[in-house]
Amino acid sequence: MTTTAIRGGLVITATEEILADVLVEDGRIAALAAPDSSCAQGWTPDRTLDATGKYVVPGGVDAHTHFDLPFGGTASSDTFETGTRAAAWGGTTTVVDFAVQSRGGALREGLDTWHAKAEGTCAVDYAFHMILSDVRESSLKEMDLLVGEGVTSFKLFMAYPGVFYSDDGQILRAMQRAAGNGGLIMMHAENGIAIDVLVEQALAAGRTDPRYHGEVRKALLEAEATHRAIALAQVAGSPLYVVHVSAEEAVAELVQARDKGLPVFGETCPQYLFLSTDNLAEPGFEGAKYVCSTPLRPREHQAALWRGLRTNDLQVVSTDHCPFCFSGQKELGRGDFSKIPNGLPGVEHRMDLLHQAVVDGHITRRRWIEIACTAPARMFGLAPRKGTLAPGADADIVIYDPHARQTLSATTHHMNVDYSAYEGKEITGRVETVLSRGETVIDRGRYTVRAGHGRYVPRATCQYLA
Ligand code: DUC
Ligand code: ZN
Ligand code: ZN
Repeated sequence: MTTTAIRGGLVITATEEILADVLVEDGRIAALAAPDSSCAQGWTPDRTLDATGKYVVPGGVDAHTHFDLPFGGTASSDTFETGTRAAAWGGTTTVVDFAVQSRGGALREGLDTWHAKAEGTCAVDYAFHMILSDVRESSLKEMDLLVGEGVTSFKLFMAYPGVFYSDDGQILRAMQRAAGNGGLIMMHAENGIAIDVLVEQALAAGRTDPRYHGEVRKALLEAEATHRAIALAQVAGSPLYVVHVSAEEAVAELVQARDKGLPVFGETCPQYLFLSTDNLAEPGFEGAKYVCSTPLRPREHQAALWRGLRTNDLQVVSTDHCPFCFSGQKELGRGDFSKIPNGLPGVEHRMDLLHQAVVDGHITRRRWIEIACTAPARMFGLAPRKGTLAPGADADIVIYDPHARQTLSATTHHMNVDYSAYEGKEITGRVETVLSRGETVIDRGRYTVRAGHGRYVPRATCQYLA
């Protein structure tokens, strides 16, 4: 395999910013050295990439994607091939997607299905969480087996009755099992039983537009479910990771739990940081583009999310990438917002949007790398291979131009979806070059790797709990 030197860039990790050269050998980072130092001069690479004036950062780790997910009477529009390619364009070099247990089915069956979807098609490395939609004795036993083979986190839903929903007893049992086997419980925290009542009442009153999706899925019902999930985890003695936190009141529940020293973690997503109920209320049926759950909140909630990211009460920003085309998919919900497939595209834009947050002064450069690369890698047992730049780590490296300007648009993005949730948004910063295990995936505007380069990565257990 070729050896590569990346010279002259500002290397940014979660803990350091240093002008350094990086040597890549056999798909791994072999050394970092001060530019022009005797050490760096002794290197004899096959090729040199000039990163002068650029950032050199770890490839992003997106710990929450849904490729090819059957949901809402259709399926999310990115396959593993198109979705991981789009991830690579945006500087993300590892994704953790959610395999799904079907009701009445085994975890093994769901996991095998997801392996078959992904194998031989991915541009970048991938791993799996498991969605538990049917917690019964046999599924609990299977959790142990999955942890043993590198699927070390399990998502449960307090929402979507009849689909993914688990009741409190099932949740408690799964948490007890995770407490014993080292698994991390990921929670979709919304009170779905109460939400379904409000949905029925809204539709009966003729409130059918997309914006009512946001109104019935109340912030208080996210906060209540978050509180209940924390209490159940405390009773079970298990850690808890709350996915896609969107409401200020839910952040407050996490803060309270963490102040008590509980092993409770939180994730938010770019859509909650940059979009709001104003988008859901866009005229005509345009708001359908922004229907996801948890829903977008009024703009005022964003300050609490940014604060949570700064204070480490929220540790991770993932995308919950779950794209549905406007034409033919989102349109299933014309005249009934409850039939709009839930989900937003975003896997391509997370690194850029969070860099924009650096430019806007919400977070520091190091925190950008921490919440987008290092913390998700550690949270989901991918460190030290993924999420940082250090000798021995996989050479998943992004050369990032912090001064380039770009405008996000469906006409230029690479996700397989016919609209952009960020159409027309101007961003400062852009991915220039992406290496995945030392191989060039994106080379200054060209996609250069074959589908199938990406490998499955079995994971260790959560590295925040050791
Ligand atoms: N929320 C979404 O918006 N889409 C997929 C599943 C989920 O929980
Ligand atoms: Zn969810
Ligand atoms: Zn999700």
